[in-house]
Amino acid sequence: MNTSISLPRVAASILLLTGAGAALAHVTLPPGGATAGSDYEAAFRVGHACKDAKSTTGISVRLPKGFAFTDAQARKAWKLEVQKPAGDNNGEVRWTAETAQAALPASERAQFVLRGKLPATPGTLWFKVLQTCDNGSADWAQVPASGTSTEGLASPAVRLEVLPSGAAAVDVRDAWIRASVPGQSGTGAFMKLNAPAGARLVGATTPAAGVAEVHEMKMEGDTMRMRGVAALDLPARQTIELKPGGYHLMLMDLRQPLAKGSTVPLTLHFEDTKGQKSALELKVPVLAGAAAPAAGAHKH
Ligand SMILES: [Cu+2]
Repeated sequence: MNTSISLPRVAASILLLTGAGAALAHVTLPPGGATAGSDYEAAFRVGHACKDAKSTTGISVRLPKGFAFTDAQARKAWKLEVQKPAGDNNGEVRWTAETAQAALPASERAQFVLRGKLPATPGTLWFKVLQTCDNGSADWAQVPASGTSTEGLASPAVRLEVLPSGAAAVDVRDAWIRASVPGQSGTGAFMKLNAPAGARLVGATTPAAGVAEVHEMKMEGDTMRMRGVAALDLPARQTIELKPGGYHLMLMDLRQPLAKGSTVPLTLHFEDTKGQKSALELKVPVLAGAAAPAAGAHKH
């Protein structure tokens, strides 16, 4: 439990919207954001070619102000060019397919990776990306006039949320807590977690329960049992699912029954790869479900 640390609080709803917006865009960075002042590996995901095109032949990323470029990953049979910052231009990284065969087919996904240091000040960075195709091009360069939502923009620039240290750079999707009945002392919380730079889930706190722990389910002989684990590893850019029958957050010593349709505040506690602590506040819906996960086999 990390009850004694005090951390900046970031509204989870904002982070969740980041994810939703990114999913609709066509060139994206992994959702979840990144920590201010950190070394960041930007993996631009290109999911399809330009409209009416068969393949992508070039990707050109205009680096935003405040992003200090260090290097970019070469691609086989693609030319890599880096333009240094000059005046208003903060530099540009360009990958160009050397042959038609090397071009990225419309049906395939690929990542174009560059690295750099993020600004020390939290905020939103917009990477403008020109996608060139065998037929035409698409300039992912629209930035909303105000706010950070790219909703309604036809070709939004790629957004990266730079978070204050202490705010977890972790994307949380589909979180839910299983409803409990009167007299039931514990229940489970489930969700999908993705940490773009890698992290460990080291605990959780909620006003709804006296204790919240990360649990795993394991076969012991022929009995499925669950037990607390000190931390759950979230490898960089991998979605780790907490689900019934697998890893989950166990809420114990419930203060009152958790009714279907209600919402429970839940704070997740993380450590990054350097041991830096961070937290993420969620409002998690309570949903109906079968009985709490293998309650009979539960040892505390
Ligand atoms: Cu459990």
